[in-house]
Amino acid sequence: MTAKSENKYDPAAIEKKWHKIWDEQRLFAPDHKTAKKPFYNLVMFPYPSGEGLHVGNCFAFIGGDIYGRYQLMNGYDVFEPMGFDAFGIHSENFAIKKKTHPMKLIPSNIKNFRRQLKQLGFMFDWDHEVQTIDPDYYRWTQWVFLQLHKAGLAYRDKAPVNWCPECQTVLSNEQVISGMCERHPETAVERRDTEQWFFRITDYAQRLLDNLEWIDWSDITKTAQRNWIGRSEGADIEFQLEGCDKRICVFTTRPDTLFGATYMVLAPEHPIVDELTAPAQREAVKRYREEASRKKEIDRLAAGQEKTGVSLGAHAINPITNKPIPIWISDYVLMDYGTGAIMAVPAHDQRDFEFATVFKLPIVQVIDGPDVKQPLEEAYTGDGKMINSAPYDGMDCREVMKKITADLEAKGLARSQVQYRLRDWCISRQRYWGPPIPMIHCEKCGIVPVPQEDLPVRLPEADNFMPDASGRPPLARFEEFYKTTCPKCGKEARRDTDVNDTFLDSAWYFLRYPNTGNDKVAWDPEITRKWLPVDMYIGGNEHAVLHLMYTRFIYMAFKDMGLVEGQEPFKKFRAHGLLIKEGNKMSKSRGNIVTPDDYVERYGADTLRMYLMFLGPFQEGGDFRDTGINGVRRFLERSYRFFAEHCERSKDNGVRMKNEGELAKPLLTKIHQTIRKVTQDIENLSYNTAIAAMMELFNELKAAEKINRWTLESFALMLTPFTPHLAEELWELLGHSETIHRATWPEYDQALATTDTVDIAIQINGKLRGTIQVARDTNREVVESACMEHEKVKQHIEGKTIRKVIYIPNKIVNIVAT
Ligand code: ANZ
Ligand code: ZN
Ligand code: ZN
Repeated sequence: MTAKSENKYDPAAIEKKWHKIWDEQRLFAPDHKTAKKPFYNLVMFPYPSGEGLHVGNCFAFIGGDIYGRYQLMNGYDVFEPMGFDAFGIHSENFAIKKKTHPMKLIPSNIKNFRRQLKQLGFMFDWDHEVQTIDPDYYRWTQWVFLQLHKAGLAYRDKAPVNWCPECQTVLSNEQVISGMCERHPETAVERRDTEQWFFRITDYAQRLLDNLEWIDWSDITKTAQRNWIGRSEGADIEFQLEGCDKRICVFTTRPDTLFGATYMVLAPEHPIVDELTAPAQREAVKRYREEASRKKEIDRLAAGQEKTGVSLGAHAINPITNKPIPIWISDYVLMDYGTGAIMAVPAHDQRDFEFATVFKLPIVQVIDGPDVKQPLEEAYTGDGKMINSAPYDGMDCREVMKKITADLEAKGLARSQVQYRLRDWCISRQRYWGPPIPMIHCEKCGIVPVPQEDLPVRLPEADNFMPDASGRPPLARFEEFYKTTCPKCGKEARRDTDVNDTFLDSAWYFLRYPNTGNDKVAWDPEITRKWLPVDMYIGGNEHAVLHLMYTRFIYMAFKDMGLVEGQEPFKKFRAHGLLIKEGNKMSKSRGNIVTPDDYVERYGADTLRMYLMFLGPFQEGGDFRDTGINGVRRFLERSYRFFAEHCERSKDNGVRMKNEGELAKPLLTKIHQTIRKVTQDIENLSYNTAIAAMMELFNELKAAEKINRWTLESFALMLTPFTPHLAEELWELLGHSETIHRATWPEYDQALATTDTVDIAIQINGKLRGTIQVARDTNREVVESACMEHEKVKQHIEGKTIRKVIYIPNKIVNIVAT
């Protein structure tokens, strides 16, 4: 080969070459049993959509891969697995659209994804790939269901659930975003009363909340979880009914406002409504309840809605004033929160204020604040002193909250209460493409779990798998599937015909990765102890209250069953930002989804990898524009050429540096500074600034008169996580025969990374008047006298007396002169 052709950067050839070597050397396949320093580096696995991998996926995976490679070079045995979340409505809908059976279509999507991923050179351990649609995987998903059932955490209930008319299935609360279906933002969910399987995630509400105090997660994710769990502290207060010995319990966060409770409101669905309705009101109440049942939750809760309601013609006794107050029903009170009944305090709750205004109900102010207008124009929701509440008048309302609760508690009329917004996880789906729920319904024995040795309950290869509006699941059409015998009594019985929510498939996949291939157990305790919890998890924040909440719950449940160790599944979680395209969200409907293939072909994987990371801060996202990618490609080309030109291979096959010699002091400083910056930036996932620092360093290398081997080696090492193929090639040019991935991350010297000169700001009476450059740690007298010599300073102190000189070493001199 001639020197000329060697100097040309040819990513296609380079990348192919290194993929082969990495594979042969099994470089990224740690031994799960013997690894000494395990590091579990995880990125959220994708669902293999028909469009293929897009750059948004790549963005997330590259960010994870850089982190993993960095840990590898720091001596860890890094396990970075990849898999496919291939069950679920999304995949099924795609198959319906393509008029192809998902069992045929989805595996070919996976194949395409795997090919695309391999092109990009990720350090995924492909020996441990997981596919949720593989019977060897979903038999364990079904096993997970059985474990939860055994622990009393899975139950069947007939409750109003969310039904998406587009998806034609029920959804969990987490899949409903402000009343709309998560995958159909234009479709409001409906309420349906059907029997479904639920997981008791609410049993874990407090633990899910408490651990957020200490887990090392992105703040936005923690906040989203806190809000979703929605803890409210308050009291349950009992109201005696007038004319009978029954009571109604309300939940309130403001027991201090009890003197202002002038009426009561029940949810229209409240079970006591019929009993309380006066004959004259029956017709109106019946009509109102029917209307309410047709309304969507979103409309019921929307702010600014004209308040509606009907009086029942009955009364309850306010337990503190002992006065009767009227009982109403209204749809702004929901049945599935608190007790489904409220004490209405129109002076201090805005919804109650609006309602009382419409129906001319009394408004009694009981808390006075600094600038409350009289008469009230809206509810006063702030704190203040008690009024109209003897014997509590004049006291601070915060104090009274506790006091009223305690006083009523002594009479058996109240107790402190904590409420959560979180609801149990609805797990069944009336769709086809998922693992069948492993339960059998027997007329005699009731619900009987499928014995573990009979797993998996296979999904039948049925042609007519379309969902329908009836709510009857597709599997209910196949007698060969559902007809079975009861494991308990042996009589004819019926299988459950629902499949589980896809989020159950992904709620435990990270436990399977290190254990793939094990057909005896879902996971081996020893391997699991070694590799879990996951050290670093990177993924999208859109999963904050879906996947990330479910996995935490499932893991805690496993922990309580003695199946895993540790409190939490993911030691560290970081949410990546979103990639947009020329200012717009990438979406199918816009037709602006970018796939990596063309870019890999045109520029090479390394250029795409680095470009994506250079677009913006990893945790904030960036805008994909074709124009920017050329700059990165040129940087890589020039780096390659520089190495090819500077590393001269001699006859004896040794490598000699051109211009080798002692580095100039500023360059030496620059290199140490760059290593420090790139190291810290990678640890903080601040990849864009790390890249900028390397580009800056490269410019100085090019301008340098003398360079040495260590300098070039450090540069190549720093490039490795970002552009691993190119880095290998540079390493080879430097004469190494071992892969660069086995080399150690470069170290910087803190002292050498510090510059010798500092800029000192000179202020006069607090105003900046100039700067001077001096050697670091120059003593005070020298700095001061240098300042006094400064032209601007001379001008400004002319004719004044210097009162004081304040000196902050290496930073500021402030002269006070009058
Ligand atoms: C009296 C009161 C006075 C209230 C006041 C608030 C302010 P969070 O914070 O969301 O937990 N509430 C209770 N159950 C309800 C239900 N099922 N549907 C609709 N509203 C309900 O809200 C708790 C407050 O929301 C409770 O405190 C109750 O109104 C209302 F100055 O009671 B409050
Ligand atoms: Zn939907
Ligand atoms: Zn039976």
